Amino acid sequence: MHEGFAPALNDRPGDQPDDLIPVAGGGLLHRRALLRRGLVFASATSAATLTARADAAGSTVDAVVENASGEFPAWMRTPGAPFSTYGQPSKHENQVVRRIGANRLAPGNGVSWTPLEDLEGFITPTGLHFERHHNGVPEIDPARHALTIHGRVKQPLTFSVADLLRYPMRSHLIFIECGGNSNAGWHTVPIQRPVGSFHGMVSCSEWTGVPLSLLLAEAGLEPAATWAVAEGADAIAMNISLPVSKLMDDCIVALYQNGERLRPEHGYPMRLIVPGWEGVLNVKWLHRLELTDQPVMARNETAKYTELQPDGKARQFTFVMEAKSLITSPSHGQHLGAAGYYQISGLAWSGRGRIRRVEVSADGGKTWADAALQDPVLPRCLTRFRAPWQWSGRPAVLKSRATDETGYVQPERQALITQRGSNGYFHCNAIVSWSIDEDGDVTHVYA
Ligand SMILES: Nc1nc2c(c(=O)[nH]1)N[C@H]1C(S)=C(S)[C@@H](COP(=O)(O)O)O[C@H]1N2
Ligand SMILES: [Mo]
Repeated sequence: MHEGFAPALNDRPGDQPDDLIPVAGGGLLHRRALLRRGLVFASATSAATLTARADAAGSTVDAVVENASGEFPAWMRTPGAPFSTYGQPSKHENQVVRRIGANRLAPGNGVSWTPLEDLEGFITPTGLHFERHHNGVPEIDPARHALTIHGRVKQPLTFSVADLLRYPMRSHLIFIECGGNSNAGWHTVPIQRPVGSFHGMVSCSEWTGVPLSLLLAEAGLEPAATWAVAEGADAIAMNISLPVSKLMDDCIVALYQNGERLRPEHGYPMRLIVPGWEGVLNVKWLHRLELTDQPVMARNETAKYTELQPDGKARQFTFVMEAKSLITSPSHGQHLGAAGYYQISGLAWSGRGRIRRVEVSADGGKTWADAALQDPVLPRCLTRFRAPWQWSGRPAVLKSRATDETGYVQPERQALITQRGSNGYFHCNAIVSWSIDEDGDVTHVYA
């Protein structure tokens, strides 16, 4: 029998099926083991508490679960609550909330983080999508809001919300990640917080709206129109430049998020969606797009999102969010119980396209095994990965490493620092390591 296998796996010693033989150090199993039956984690149920009951018409049979004393639970003895006009999570899940990190003097400036540690799959519920506002959420009357396209165009045009709702639309299931996400990864001491509270400025939604290529074609681009400045209708009139080639390629003016009209905090009534690029480009409350022949050198492309390199030069216009992955379970603050079988689960994404592969390590990066990727694996979208793991009960270091379809491999933290120096603040996509001690407690480590 292989060392560390828990009795929970119903296999006889000496008769280990292939998928339960570790494929990498620290007890990582083949991802096929995720499909196995026979992991007995439920408590035993005696046949007497499971009774079959014929309904009054005698045509169907319901299985009814009684408790040990033979009584039905309270919620099976009285009619349930009536309908609701807009659904809310169970009150038993009310600890699953965004964590707010705002400026005390200017509470509208800051972020709220997605609690990645509490979520599964790859869609972020709209109410838990991270927020980044520079000056609060404006209260916009949609009847008085419009998008104006002007500057280096043949015909300046203004589109009301009603106008845009008549155009052909397109949907993208994509992530938005703030360029400053994970910036604690640049700290010299590993930060100890839940994974969502320092990596949770990434979220994933279905965004639906009007392709920019359509609107720009109507306005008619002048040959010199190679850049545009996008501006929001918030109290900071946030603006930023981006190349027209990207706008023409895959950007949309989004009106809907996850099937419903945008929520105020995500840009109601319209926002720019710039798939795979820094979050800051996804200008919310979009009201102006000015075509130019060069970037305007706004605050967000000079004072911010610019980083001094080891050679003394600054990186600028680093738009694409490079491939990244994180294990969300187990992760900081969680606790493993007994030694035995666990499922490692996490998220991977790349601003350059699809995730091709995610590997996980349970021995601090000495050996790696392929994780299973949840279908569908979409370009510029979060991808859920999972890997089966047999924890021996001894200390272990878990890591994940993403490779995208361009062949780019997520770097170790030390390699990123060697390349970028120690002035980093933005674009930290280094491999994340979680240490599990013999008590099953999980902490963040640089390993
Ligand atoms: N008008 C406006 N657009 C904005 C911002 C803002 O403060 N004002 N913040 C930007 C930043 S830095 C990010 S990361 C994303 C966050 O989008 P979200 O709040 O929908 O998650 O919006 C961008 N668009
Ligand atoms: Mo951001």
